[in-house]
Amino acid sequence: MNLSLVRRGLLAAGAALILVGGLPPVALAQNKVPLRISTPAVPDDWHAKMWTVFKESLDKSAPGEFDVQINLNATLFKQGTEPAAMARGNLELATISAFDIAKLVPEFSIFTAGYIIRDPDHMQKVFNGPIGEQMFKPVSDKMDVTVLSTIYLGTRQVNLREVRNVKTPADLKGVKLRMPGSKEWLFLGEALGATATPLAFGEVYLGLKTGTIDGQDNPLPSVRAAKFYEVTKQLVLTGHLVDGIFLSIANKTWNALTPAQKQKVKAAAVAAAQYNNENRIKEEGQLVDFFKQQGLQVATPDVDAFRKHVQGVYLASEYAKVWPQGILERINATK
Ligand code: KDO
Repeated sequence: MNLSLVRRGLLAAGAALILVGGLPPVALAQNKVPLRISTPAVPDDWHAKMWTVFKESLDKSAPGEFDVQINLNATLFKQGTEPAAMARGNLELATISAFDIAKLVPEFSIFTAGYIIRDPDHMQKVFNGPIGEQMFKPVSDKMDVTVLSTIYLGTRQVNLREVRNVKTPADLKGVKLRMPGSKEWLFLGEALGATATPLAFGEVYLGLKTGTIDGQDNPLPSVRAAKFYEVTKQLVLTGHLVDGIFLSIANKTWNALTPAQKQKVKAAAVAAAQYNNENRIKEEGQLVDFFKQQGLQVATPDVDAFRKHVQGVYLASEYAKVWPQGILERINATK
């Protein structure tokens, strides 16, 4: 095709659009607010799919206003580096873990401690009430991000390459348990009695397959979605952390939105959370059977022994020293 003809055609189309009072398509795309998202989640996991719910919600409530770009599998930013990317203005949205927050907001480490949040319902009540309000304030001040909704990642369980008789933390002695790579995560692994080994989520499957690690901990839906059950033989239902991640937006982006846009973005974040939370809770209730069918041994340890040990380790740690006074009691009293 003759290129100059094509160009002339495009110019004519652009001029026609301007004549009818519209803007050329390129300018329209430029006017959209870019919302870049980065997550380590694998496509088949609920907290990956929820971003499509987020996008669809905004496409419906604010057509043409936002350019939502979903990047899964940590392809845009490495796991745990999202808050820094948001602060630099290179990323607008992410799900941030309590462990990421605790690095900059030390008192938030209370939510990295095992056996504090009781269940998904307790989690929502804690974060959607006065405790959430109090604890998200320094997150905004120090990290320059606003939390829009609380995502239930699931209840973390221990998942081992080889079957072991695990009843108490002492039985995990010497087990190279993979944890995400930060000292707050490694502390949790050690508190469980294991030898915590840092590794990014995307490398866990291979680590389990080749034996560079003996196990990992994650909620059951992630064990399914990331196919860790293919390369492990046992699940030990420690239920050590009712884990939440926080759907957050960079303050620079948030503050530039109109009140109407803020309301729509918030509603999309709440819809995404609801989609994830409902599906994840439902699936958690069904997966033990699935894993058994896959040939995994599913063991129930002495959870009270784990709880007592893990809580003792945290309470005696440096972390507990910066927890706001009375917060543990308030969390426990939240019903
Ligand atoms: C993980 O690396 O084990 C973890 O579960 C940590 C979470 O905070 C979160 O980053 C999650 O991975 C990813 O979203 C992948 O599911």
